Amino acid sequence: MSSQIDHLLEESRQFPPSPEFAAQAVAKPELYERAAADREAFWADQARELLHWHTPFTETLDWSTPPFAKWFADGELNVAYNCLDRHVEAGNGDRVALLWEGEPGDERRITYAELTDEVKRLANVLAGLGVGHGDRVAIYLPMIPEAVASMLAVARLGAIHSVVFGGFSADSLRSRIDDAGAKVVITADGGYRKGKVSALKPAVDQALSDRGDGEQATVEHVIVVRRGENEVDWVEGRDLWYHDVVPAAPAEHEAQAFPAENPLYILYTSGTTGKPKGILHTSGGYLTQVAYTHKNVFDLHAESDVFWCTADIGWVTGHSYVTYGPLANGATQVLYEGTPDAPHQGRWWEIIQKYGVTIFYTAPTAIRSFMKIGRSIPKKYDLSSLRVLGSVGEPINPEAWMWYRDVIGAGTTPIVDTWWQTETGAIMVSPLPGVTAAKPGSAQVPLPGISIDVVDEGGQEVGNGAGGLLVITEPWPSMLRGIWGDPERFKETYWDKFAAQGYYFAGDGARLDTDGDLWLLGRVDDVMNVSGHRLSTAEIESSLVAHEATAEAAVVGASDDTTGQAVVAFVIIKESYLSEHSPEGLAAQLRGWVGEQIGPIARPRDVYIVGELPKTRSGKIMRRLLRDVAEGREVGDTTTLADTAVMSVISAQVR
Ligand code: 6R9
Repeated sequence: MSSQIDHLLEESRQFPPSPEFAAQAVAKPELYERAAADREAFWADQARELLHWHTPFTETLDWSTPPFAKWFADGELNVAYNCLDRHVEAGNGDRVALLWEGEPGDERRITYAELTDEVKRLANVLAGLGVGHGDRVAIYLPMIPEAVASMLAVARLGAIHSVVFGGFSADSLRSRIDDAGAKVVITADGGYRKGKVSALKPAVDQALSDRGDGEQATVEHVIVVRRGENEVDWVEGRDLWYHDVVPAAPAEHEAQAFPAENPLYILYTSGTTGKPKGILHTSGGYLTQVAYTHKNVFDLHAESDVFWCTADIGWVTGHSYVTYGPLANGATQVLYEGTPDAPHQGRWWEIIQKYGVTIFYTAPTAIRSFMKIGRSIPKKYDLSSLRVLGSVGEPINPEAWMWYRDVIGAGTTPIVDTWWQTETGAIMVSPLPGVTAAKPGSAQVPLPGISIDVVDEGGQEVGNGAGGLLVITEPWPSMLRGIWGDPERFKETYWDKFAAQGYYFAGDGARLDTDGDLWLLGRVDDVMNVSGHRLSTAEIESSLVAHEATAEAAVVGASDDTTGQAVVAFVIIKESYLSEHSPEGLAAQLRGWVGEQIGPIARPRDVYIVGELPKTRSGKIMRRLLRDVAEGREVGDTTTLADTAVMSVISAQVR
């Protein structure tokens, strides 16, 4: 059996950029040429152009001890200074940095000067609590301006933050606090979610108290932002109100320069097995690549654009494209606290209309859930300010891509489908708006400066028209520098598989079409093997979503006596179809549809019509749990699900 992934679905639609867009675009085709001529010099230029260096670097890349890279190693900078003070010093202190909207509709506009002031005071508070260079601070906050300020205050001190999703349990929080050995936790009493206050402080209290005998938490202080106005327990001497200490702290704080390789943050990402991995990112290379990608991929014109990335700061997308990229580039951005459907289903479109959002970056899962409700809701709002749309987190099915462009983007906006990972730190594969002719469903091409390939199990290029494993063949500035406290696991997970070639193994299946454009096929762990054919989850899901009745779909391989594995599909039907068709009829139709669209081999053995799919907080479908259901097992660990109740609902619907 070959290790290649069989290719099934064809896509021929193409959307070249309009001449008007191309004429004003930040990215020009020459970018590819410059990067190809001398990759390292290209990155050195980006680092110098986009950032302020307290001490200029003289060496670009040190790759003498792979897989441990050093970028710009003898240079020094301060990450927070780059995101704040320098914009104020350049005369842009009055520019709005954050257009914040709370879920209940309260709002705050915060300029660069104000945010700089807040971060300086908070840095003084943290320093007063003993936080210094290299110390770890855990951040467990809702999407409020203090979340962004906290990350920057920690960075300003040369300390390391570890942001934990506000929706994670006390247990998950505890394991992350303990693994990093955090000294301080910054949290809130609570935050708004789906119309009510969801408490945060109790989880922190529990995470810090609930431990075995003699074991001491490393945390000395907890800083609490008042947001939910809910009652909280208080530990005298340990807990401090943010609003007591921050305004009272000195307003002056000089940003000290730190080496480019100074650690900036740890962000935990769940592995398929075992405990979460603390992905470590450092300063100079990371900030270079997030600033470069934010500017070129989103066509950022900082003076006039209003950027909105809907990601939570607990996800890497919130780190790179809420906090660091936009602020390094001096952009104005929207920050929204709540869910897309509270208090009503048009909430996001209302925000776009209200603030005149020009660049919008979200996940396919959100787009598909809007497709499920129908276009009548977005049609009620004026979305004409939008000029670039982005997608991240999962493959975007061609039909969802078309819907996004037609309904949200007035049939004209470029869409950038951006492939990257917590580990890569910043966008790696994406079209460039104004340059690339877009193809619905394809992430298309590595960015200038990035080297990507698709190879077979032996590390050989598969070439155009074939599928295999996605690898990164050259080091890149924002690459992870390791797994916190576990260099062996770092090597094993990402580098051992293609040690002979020195490639980074991303864990994703991918295919190059005959034009050389890249199609992401889903996680390699999710690839199905049906009668010796390796089938990707992404292609069969895209076929299901292309049927007019389907809003969302997830497929898994379940063991099967005859075929080894069989395709099992879980499908969410659009509201308008549900009332008029029986589930049995729809299931039969969809089986036939996939058989026709891509071939009998891909036809699902079972199609289950369900109301929800299990997703992580960043919207990724957890197929492992669906496989448990499809194979009749007890459902495994559900702690990282956004909604832990969803699996019992699905199990009941399947039975
Ligand atoms: C940024 C982020 C990484 C995994 C990645 C891949 C999937 C992300 C994608 C995509 C297809 C895209 N992924 N973007 N798949 N097309 N545009 O999502 O980081 O949470 O670490 O997830 O997400 O499978 O390997 P992270």
